[in-house]
Parts: sequence; C-alpha cells; structure tokens
Amino acid sequence: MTSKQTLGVGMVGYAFMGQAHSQAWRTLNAAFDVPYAIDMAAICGRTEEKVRAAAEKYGWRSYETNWQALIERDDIGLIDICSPGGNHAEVAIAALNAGKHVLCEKPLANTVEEAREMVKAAEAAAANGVRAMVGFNYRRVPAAAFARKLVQEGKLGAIRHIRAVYLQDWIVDPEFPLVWRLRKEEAGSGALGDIGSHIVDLTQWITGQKIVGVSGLTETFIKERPLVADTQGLRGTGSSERGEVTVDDAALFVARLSGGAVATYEATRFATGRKNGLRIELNGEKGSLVFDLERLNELELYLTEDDNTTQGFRRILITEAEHPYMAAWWPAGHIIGWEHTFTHEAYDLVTAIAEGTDPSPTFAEGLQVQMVLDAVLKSAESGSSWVPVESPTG
Ligand code: SOE
Repeated sequence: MTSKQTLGVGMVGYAFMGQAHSQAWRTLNAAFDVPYAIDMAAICGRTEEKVRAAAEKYGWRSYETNWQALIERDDIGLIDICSPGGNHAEVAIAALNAGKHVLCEKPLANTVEEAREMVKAAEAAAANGVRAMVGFNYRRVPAAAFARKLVQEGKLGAIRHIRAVYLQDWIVDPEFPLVWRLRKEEAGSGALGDIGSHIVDLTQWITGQKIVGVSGLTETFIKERPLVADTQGLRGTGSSERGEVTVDDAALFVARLSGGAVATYEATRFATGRKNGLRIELNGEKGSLVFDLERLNELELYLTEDDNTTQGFRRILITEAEHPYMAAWWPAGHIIGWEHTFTHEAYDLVTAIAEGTDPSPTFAEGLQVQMVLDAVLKSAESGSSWVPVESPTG
C-alpha cells in the first residue's frame, strides 16, 4: 500500500519513443523515491487496433484514439508527447492550457514560430504551478551528467574545442521507405533536428556555453524513396509508389560559443556502420574529455596536471553510487543502458513538479536549440554564410 498522491500520465504516440517512455513510467517508482505513485492511465494513437495492442504490451490501463479526449480526462495530470514534431505545438499548448504538466519529445517543435508559442503557453502555465520539459534524454546519461559536473567545477579549465558527432546509418539503403522522419511537414528537418538537436543541447548543457553563430551545409543524398507500406520503430517496408524526401540526410556545421569555444557538429544518417554513434570530445586548457554513447557507462579523461610519465587518456567507469543517478541502480561496475535515460528524465520531471520548480530543459531552452537549427538551415540555404544565433529573449 502507498500513501503517495497519484499522478496520472497520458501518452501521445506509441511507436519507438512511446515504447521507450512507457518503460520509463513503468520503472520510475521501482527505481526512485518520488512523492507520486505513477498511474499509467492512458496511451493515445489514431489507429485503434495498434494503440490497443500498445496499451496492453507496454502496461497502460486504457487507451484513447483522440488526443483531445486524453487531455480532457480528469484522471490525467501529465501529458507525455512522443508523436512526430508536426503536432507537438498543438498538443502541448492545449495540454498546458488545460492545466496538465507536459513532457515533450525533442526537438521541441518543427519551427521557431511554433516553439515560441509553446514557450508562451509554458510560461503562462508555470504561474499556476504547471510544468513543461523537453525530452533531451542524453542529459540523463550518468556519464554525460558527470562530464558536466567536471566541466562546471573547472577541471578542464576554459573549453577551447567542442567536437560533436551523431552518426547513424538506418536509411543508407535507397529502398528504405519514406517514413515520417524523412518528411518536412512531420519532422521539420532531417538528421539536423532529429539527432543534431541532441548534440547541440548536450554540448551547450555540459559546457554551459550557448551557440552564438553558425556556418553549415546540408545534403540529401537520396531524393526519392518508396512510400511506406508498413513501419515499426525505425524499421519499415516500402510500396511500389515513390515520393520526395523533403529533409536533409546529413547536416554539418561549425559554430562559435558564448564562452569562447569553437565547435564542429556533424549529424548524419549515412554513416555506414555507425548505428547510434553520439560522440563528444572537449578540449580545455587543463584537460580533455570524451563521451561516447556506445560506451555510455564510461568517460575518457586527460588532465595536464598528471605526471607526464604516466599521463594519458584514462577510462573512468561511471557506475559508483556517487555518480549522477547511479545510487538508484546496481552495485558499482554493474552497468546500465540507453533506456535508463528516460527513467532519469521522468524522475527529474516528477521531482520538479513535486518541488514546484522548473524542470530543465525548459521549453525556453528547447526554443534556443530550435533557433540554432533554424540558423543552420538558413546558412546552408545561403551557401554556408555565417548566421548569428540570437538569445531567445532577444
Ligand atoms: C532516430 O534517429 C532516433 O530514434 C532519434 O529520434 C532519437 O532521438 C535518438 O535518441 C535515437 O535515434
């Protein structure tokens, strides 16, 4: 028996991210001590047969086929948006106006204009104790959070270089179908928004510096693909008809940051052999640090203060109870995985709701990332000219 207050969660979307977030809501109470008992009240999707199956499989006690009905339910206090970017703004604004807390998958929106409207709604709702957060889950990898701590404590000194890549290869085959992530009206942009947004957010968060200007280029290698016959998660099969790819396959840019660092970013779905390769290297005046998602329980650290005869990049295993989030899990050395980042995200959001504080990344932070993406697209369209990125508050 629990004396905790119940927090009813309603989720929009049941595909890949829906599955990952469902796992988080299922495990939150078992892993962390939070003041709410999570009730996985309902999952929502347009196709009844599929959403019913998802509810059963992922542990939701009911389902809806209409997101307005989900928001109207009295037993739901938090809306978790895992649908494509095309409806983030509409759903999030309606949920916030109805007094529901919101967790919204990244990138926050498809355009800067939509993101601005979402920030307005979030700020108005915050006055009534309603919270909104963007799902940049990689902030919740313990090693990434620990990297931030080291940088903020000054262990690396001033950061000179940021080298960030996010490399995938799931659409290398030209016959891979035209799924929603390859269509501008649903996804906003391609590799840039889907995975580039992660490295923009993560590097800014770890270093505490904001991107102030960019020069970039984008490329769409395969301009037409088969229309979708069937899709599940990141897999799909095509039909005999074809349609136009309306987003980038790859985006590369250089940037300057507010604290004086210079950076290179690369986001691509054409890095053959690289499945989910997010890697960040920071070079500072007193040391360097490497985070690699495919080895997410580790960090590599180099310090100039070390004795030069034994100096080198050392591998630190981030599994001690003193490392961020790790006390909730297993004894030291017992590693965790990608899915835990979503549990940590849910933990931080629910804790902020209970404490009455703004969970980070806020919608305003999501808007700032959106402005960086927009600047990269503008630069690419203009032939890689330099495009300044303003602060979201002007
Ligand atoms: C597909 O590129 C994807 O699922 C992204 O949408 C996620 O944000 C990323 O974490 C993994 O890859």
